[in-house]
Amino acid sequence: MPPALRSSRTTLALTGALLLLLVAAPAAFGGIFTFDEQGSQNGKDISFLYNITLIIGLVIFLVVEGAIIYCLVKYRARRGGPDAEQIRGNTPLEIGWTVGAAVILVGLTVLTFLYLGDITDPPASSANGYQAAEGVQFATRDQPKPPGNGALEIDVNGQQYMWRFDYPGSLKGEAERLYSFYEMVVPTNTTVTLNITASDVIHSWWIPTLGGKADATPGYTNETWFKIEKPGIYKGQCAELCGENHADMLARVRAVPPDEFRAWAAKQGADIKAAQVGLGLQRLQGVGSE
Ligand SMILES: [Cu+2]
Repeated sequence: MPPALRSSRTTLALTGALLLLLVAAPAAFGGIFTFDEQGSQNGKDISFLYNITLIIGLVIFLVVEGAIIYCLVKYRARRGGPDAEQIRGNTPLEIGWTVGAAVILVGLTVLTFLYLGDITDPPASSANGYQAAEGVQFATRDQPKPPGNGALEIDVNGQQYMWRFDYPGSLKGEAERLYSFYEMVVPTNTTVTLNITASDVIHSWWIPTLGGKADATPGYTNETWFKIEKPGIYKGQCAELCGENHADMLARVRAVPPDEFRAWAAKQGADIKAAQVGLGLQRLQGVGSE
């Protein structure tokens, strides 16, 4: 092949690869610089704090880099030009940017503390949410109990390589025993508190549009919460390298209206019961035939 043709083919291939990358990029990046749209108030608060810090950082970056580039160009050495002036320090400027940085830091700290309570403390469920059974026991350590009844408590257990969700005793008679794998079904407008742990190695619970990450550590329970208004599917992924199939450890939260949740819980509970009864019968038959 003549070299000219070969190089034009290479150019074509590279251009094609670049275009493909550009097409695929948005899906991989989500919100490139900011968070994806958040589905729970704690996520919205975290996203707000992040954006404020991002904007301040961006302004400072542009001012500093702009000043550097401006000075590099304007005061560059010219042949036959004057010798550069030798300057050692500038006290007012140095005090200025030290105090300025401290003011920004204190401002960000105060703002963060103002929002911290709303991020860590679960709110009450809305009146149109699912009303869970009263007298639910919360294994609280740092996280206060949500005000009023009606919050739904779910135990999240990470294991290589899936998530198990148990709904311990907070259901109102829909099911005796309820659990699911991979997909957590929750009612909308309802505060859902999560007790997160793991049974083998360290995992990390993370649904990016439902607030921050929470480590899932064997022998320790981490708590977080969310409250979803919009029905829909919120996808996530284990965020702690936990073994060779870590990438397959997906999770999703499906938020449905409370009525639909009740129906799901009843069906899932009945399926679990039927499976247990079936298993019991199999065992009995096994014993009989021995
Ligand atoms: Cu994992």
